[in-house]
Amino acid sequence: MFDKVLVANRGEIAVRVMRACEDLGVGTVAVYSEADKHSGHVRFADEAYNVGPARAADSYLDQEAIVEAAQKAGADAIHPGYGFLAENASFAERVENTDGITWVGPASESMEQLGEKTHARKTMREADVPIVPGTTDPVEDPSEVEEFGEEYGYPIAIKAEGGGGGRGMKVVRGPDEAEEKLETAMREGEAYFDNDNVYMERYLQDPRHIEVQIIADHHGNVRHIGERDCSLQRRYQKVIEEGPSPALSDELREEITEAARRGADEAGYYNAGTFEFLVEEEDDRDGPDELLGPDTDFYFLEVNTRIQVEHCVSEELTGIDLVKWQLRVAADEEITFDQEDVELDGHAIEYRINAENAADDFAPATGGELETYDTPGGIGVRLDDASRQGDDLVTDYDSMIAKLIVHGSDREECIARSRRALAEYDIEGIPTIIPFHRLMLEDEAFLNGTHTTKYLDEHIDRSRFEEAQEKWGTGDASTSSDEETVEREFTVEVNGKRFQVNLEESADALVAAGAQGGGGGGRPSGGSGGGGGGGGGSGGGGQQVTAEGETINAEMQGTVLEVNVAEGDEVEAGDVVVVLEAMKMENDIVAEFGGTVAQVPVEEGQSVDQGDVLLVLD
Ligand code: MV4
Repeated sequence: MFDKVLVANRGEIAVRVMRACEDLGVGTVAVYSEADKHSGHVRFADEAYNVGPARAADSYLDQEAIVEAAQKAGADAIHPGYGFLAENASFAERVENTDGITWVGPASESMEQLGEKTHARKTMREADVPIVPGTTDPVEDPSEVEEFGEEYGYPIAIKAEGGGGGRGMKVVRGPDEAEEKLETAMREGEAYFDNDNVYMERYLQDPRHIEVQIIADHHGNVRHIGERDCSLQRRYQKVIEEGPSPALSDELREEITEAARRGADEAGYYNAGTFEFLVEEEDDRDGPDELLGPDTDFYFLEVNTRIQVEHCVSEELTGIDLVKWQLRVAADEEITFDQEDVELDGHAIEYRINAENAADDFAPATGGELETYDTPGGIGVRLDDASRQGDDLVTDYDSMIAKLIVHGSDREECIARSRRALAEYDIEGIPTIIPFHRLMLEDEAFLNGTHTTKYLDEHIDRSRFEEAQEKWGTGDASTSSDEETVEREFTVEVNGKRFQVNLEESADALVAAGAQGGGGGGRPSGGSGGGGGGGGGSGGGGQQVTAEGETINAEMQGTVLEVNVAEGDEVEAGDVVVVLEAMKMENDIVAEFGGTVAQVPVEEGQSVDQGDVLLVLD
């Protein structure tokens, strides 16, 4: 095994990889850009190196700077995570050719061959993996497109040989579009991928997107780790992934996963990878009681030669630590489990927590701070993230800040648990798509598992995103307008029952109110005044509060029955400090925080008004 691994990435995936290193007793090295000086992955690593300015091209994509950092640190392997350099065959080759440093990933040669989509199609055909009907040789003349249309019908997809992941695809709806679409596809291929070769496929109208996780070692062992259903996408961006697919029968699942395994074998592939398939959905399928049978058409699409964002779904289903295995097989270790040992247990769903406002066409946040960051927990809940409360949002890269992965014994339990976990997840200061996720867990198509890749872009009623945002969105700095409103939360106890009260005031009004009050200063920012009852307010009729500190205030008008503390006493959170008779009930006033009693401005028998200070704690 390696001594020290450099992770050429940032954010949650960098932390994920470092966690696997820690589990293996391997040292960790982070790289970071100027924008990420204070980011979570830097804090997590044993050591960290600045590799350049915020712009990715000048830092996370700077191949030389990253290899240099690895050499400086004495790292003996580089793990690329996903994105950035992860699928860059020339970077992989550069690492392979650097003495003393191992590339944690597939062979650069595999990456190059599978990155060329026509080559990948040929390899899969040889392995008896179904490919979408179409060409494997480059198309150059519009007449070829028209001939294909006559034979197979329209629409036709024209794809760039170097494309993938939603880029470089044009759909031809009829012969009159052939020339124009072919030209655009070639031009874009040249511009984006330096390669103007394009090929054709029959275009499937409304398919499901199923992918198979593969892990393979250097000794010829290839295992599939089950499939994931990634049909819930928005503009080619996955938002929710799950496994097993709610649409596949066991027979069809077996066919697709075995096809992927054959394909990986044929390609001589090693390390982690994902085989993507399109699966023809039936128009009139109602839901989970009616699954896609073994005769359903499915077609190989492409191979992702990296660990993917959604790998955690497969990990939760099988208990297999994929990143750990990436490191092990890169260190030449042999896979120790058989295919038969890979069992899918229950159901897992991953929710991408993006700092975006779904109600505003999923606009990414432009800044902000994680003022509150309170994560869910409990059985079946996994959270992969890197940020902590108080961190500033870094907006120079993608908007995903975390992933919530929920596991249950079946889809139903997983969904119920997901509702609970998403409700527990409290993020303030930036917008996130948590409200969108909560909406999906009430959405009929998603609950039935009949949604396809076009559902979010073409079928769903967008106004529901706004409703969800209103219902479940939390206050966030970057999208609320510049009106100076301040929201404050108060905890109020009435007859022993707690109520959470949100007050929204204009900042001007708050300053005024604060100025009248007793000890607790008038700054409008939350949390400045007395903690317990929420201080900014009155301080009350002629009370002499002289001591400085956090105050505990009367939550309602009443009579003081008992005072349990005196000046100088130590109080702990949870202690009953005063008993107040109000509304014909005895109410225990409980300290919400600990401290030393600085002043007790009330005595037994005294009547108090709401807001009066009962206690000052230092
Ligand atoms: C297709 C297709 C339908 N027919 N190819 C989009 C991303 C790129 N990697 C391949 N993509 C597609 N290729 C044929 N012949 C539909 C898509 C597609 C899609 C694929 C996977 C996941 C989401 C998608 C959303 C729209 C279109």
